[in-house]
Amino acid sequence: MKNREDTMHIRLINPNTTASMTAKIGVAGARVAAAGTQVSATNPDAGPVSIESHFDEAVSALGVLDEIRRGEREGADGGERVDAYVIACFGDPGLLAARELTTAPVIGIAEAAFHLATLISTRFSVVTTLGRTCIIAEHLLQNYGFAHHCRKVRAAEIPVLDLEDDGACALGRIIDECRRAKTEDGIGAIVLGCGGMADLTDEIREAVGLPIVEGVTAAVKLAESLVSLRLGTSKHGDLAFPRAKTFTGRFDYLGS
Ligand code: 2AL
Repeated sequence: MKNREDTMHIRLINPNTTASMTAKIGVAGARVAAAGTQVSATNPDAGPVSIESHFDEAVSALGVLDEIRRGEREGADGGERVDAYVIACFGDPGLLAARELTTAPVIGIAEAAFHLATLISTRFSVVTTLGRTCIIAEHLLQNYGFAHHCRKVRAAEIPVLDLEDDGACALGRIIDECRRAKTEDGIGAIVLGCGGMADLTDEIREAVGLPIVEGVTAAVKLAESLVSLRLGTSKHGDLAFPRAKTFTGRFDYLGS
């Protein structure tokens, strides 16, 4: 058996179908990974090109589950086994369902960033993309029990795909919003609220002068910790593999 302390494989799943964002997420994850950690990045074949509504998120969750199933199949077919998965969209779409499909750890970038932010500050704010997505982060903060650590969820009013467009001035608008958070919110740290911001962390930190917690990189380091501690998703209780059953119609491929 492979010695997991020396070598491991973390699969980053970008839940949207924009390949340039997937590549960027892969580079950001690989940059912080330990020597001996292999990082691969994938996205579903089908689904929204960006996730910025409840509808986008619901559709993208199915793609995430397909990607987990694909990762598990690769390992079972003699390919490179996946030791941990990261769901690299700030709504953590499909997180609990994904955990049911594997014994490997599955970490969402929002939950990873919230956890790390509480370790380095007593209060943080989130800076995300469009205002309409703030409620998604607020629901996660409540569900995960982090609401009282977060002062405010702010939006830079940037459509997600503007993060892929050098001409869209996204970085400047995110920095402006982070500076407002620093002066107005009474916080010690900022959490970046989109996987597409993974390459901007250093510039934002320099410009704002606060610790900036970015979810993709936070999740990679948490995944490494869990794998090296041999902690995988519990199969006792609700995260056990789903009961075998028939799925009808276009979901028949999910049945057994
Ligand atoms: C995201 C994200 O992380 N990726 C995506 O497509 N949408 N979340 C967000 N709040 O914009």
